[in-house]
Amino acid sequence: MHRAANSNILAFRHTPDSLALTSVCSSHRRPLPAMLKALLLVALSASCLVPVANGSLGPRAQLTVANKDIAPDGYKRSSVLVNGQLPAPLIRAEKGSRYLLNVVNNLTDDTMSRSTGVHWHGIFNKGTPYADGTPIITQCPITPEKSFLYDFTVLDEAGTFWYHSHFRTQYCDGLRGPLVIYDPNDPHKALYDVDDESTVMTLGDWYHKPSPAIVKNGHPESNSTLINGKGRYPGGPKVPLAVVNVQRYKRYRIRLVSISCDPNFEFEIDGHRLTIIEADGHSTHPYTVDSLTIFAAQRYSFILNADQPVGNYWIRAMPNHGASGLDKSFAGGINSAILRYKGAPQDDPTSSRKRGGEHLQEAKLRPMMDARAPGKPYPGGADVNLNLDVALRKKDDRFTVNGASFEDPDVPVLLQILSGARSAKELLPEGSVYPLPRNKVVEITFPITEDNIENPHPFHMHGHVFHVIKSAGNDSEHNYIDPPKRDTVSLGHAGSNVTIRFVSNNPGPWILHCHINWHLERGLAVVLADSIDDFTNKTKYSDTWKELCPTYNKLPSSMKHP
Ligand SMILES: *[C@@H]1O[C@H](CO)[C@@H](O)[C@H](O)[C@H]1NC(C)=O
Ligand SMILES: *[C@@H]1O[C@H](CO)[C@@H](O)[C@H](O)[C@H]1NC(C)=O
Ligand SMILES: *[C@@H]1O[C@H](CO)[C@@H](O)[C@H](O)[C@H]1NC(C)=O
Ligand SMILES: *[C@@H]1O[C@H](CO)[C@@H](O)[C@H](O)[C@H]1NC(C)=O
Ligand SMILES: *[C@@H]1O[C@H](CO)[C@@H](O)[C@H](O)[C@H]1NC(C)=O
Ligand SMILES: [Cu+2]
Repeated sequence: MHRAANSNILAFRHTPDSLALTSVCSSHRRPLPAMLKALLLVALSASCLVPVANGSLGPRAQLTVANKDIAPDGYKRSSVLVNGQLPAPLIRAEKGSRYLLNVVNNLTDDTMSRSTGVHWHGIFNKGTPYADGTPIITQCPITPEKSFLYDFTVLDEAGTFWYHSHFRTQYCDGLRGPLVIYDPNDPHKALYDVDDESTVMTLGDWYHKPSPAIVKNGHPESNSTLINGKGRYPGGPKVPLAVVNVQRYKRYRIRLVSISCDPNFEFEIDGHRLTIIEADGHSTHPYTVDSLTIFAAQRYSFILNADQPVGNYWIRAMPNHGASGLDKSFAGGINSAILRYKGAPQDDPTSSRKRGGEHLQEAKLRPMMDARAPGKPYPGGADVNLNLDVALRKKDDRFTVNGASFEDPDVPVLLQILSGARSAKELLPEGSVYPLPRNKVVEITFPITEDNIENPHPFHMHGHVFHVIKSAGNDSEHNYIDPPKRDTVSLGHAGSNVTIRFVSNNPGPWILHCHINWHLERGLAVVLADSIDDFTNKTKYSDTWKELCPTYNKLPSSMKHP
């Protein structure tokens, strides 16, 4: 990875035996001597870190979280950014890397959360549950002027991931960005020519008000759709849209990442088909579609073959709901970005939307590796079979799962377990923690019995991949042979009865929650306490991890969350 000499970008390449520093700050462009490795974190001092738009980071980096006034869609507001960027900088690493991500809390704006915690979405953190970044499950929040070093190693995973604040609704205010783990032995390598920073595409919703204000006063509707951090709102100014540049006859691996707080997007590119090869970090057999629906927090890699006449083409991402008619059209360039062939004029596309064609059906995603679902090939054929009944409680407009609405406990669940709590009765919040025995096949069914405007809920499980043995939709059949593997699944509408399976092989408390951040805030979560019986204290908890709670508990409540 090479950078301009004066770019203030940290980009480390990690190889099994050595850490080579290919570019850091302005003047040093030589390999890092072994002796200096220990000084790495010192090297990540503030002087290095003047933010640079669209810079990417290596797996060893400082993420400074600070407030900034920005206008990505032409409307200025305060936001919560990593290193001054929206979306947060791409973190890129090779398979097998160790990550040392130092999150520095420099937040000052009291209209939004001033504490934080950063979750690495889709990364299992096997053996390092304290690095999952989930207040108040695996840690206490990082308080203003403090930092926390996330130190974890990802051995087996590769593909497209992302990272975001997991504190309250903070990621809606901007703390969200892509994370890609490149696999030198990618089974699909022969299918594409280009796979770099330019082929990562983020889709997100954007709001004109700070999240704490809009979540308190009802049901937030997004003002604009941002593609790679750029977009327009209905009636707003014609600010520049994101442009994806391609060269005719080259094949691109586009890594589509939903960093959405709420809406799902119907995604398509005029004149081009999309050959899907990855879902949520799992390679799939190639599956060609014309359009797809991507739910909050999901990812797809698809091959884009630039085989059409040189020109400009609309990239379209229609949200399922939004403010002021955002969900109704593409007028004036809303919900859009531009695919531009080399040699095409710098004009807006005039292409039109194709209709019909093949729309992605989740059940048709067939994993390349370890495809068979664990357990026996019939409903309820797991060691542990759970039903999680999602409902909306009318009296206070909160969500419940099997009758319990999730509220943050006073003490992180991980700390409760370390202190010896083991049973559902002992573990808090009451009714929301499900202890699981070690190394068992677990089946979870989510019956959706009533349809309402807040469906469908995309559910995400931390710490595990799961097999979707029954996808959403009334006509979807059970599949035990080669069902989709992913980490975030839509529960669909009434009658769907989505069913997943996984193995409890990652000791720790893992949240399973709706990834519509507004719904999580209204209690739509449970915690799976994996391998609870033999949870041991073998793992080393750093002193900074242990300090998080005492420091957080001393904060005045206004500095915790508005
Ligand atoms: C944190 O904020 C202060 C001012 O609020 C600023 O001087 C300092 O440079 C910031 N630190 C970083 C690492 O950005
Ligand atoms: C932004 O969205 C809110 C609803 O969330 C709406 O009340 C407001 O009018 C929108 N602003 C614009 C400029 O459309
Ligand atoms: C949903 O799945 C569960 C478990 O497989 C089963 O017991 C139940 O009958 C199913 N419900 C419907 C409506 O299909
Ligand atoms: C685990 O370690 C903590 C101290 O870090 C201690 O308080 C606790 O009792 C230990 N728990 C068990 C089950 O050994
Ligand atoms: C699925 O079935 C339920 C009743 O079991 C019905 O209410 C719902 O409309 C059906 N959904 C679709 C998409 O057909
Ligand atoms: Cu939801």
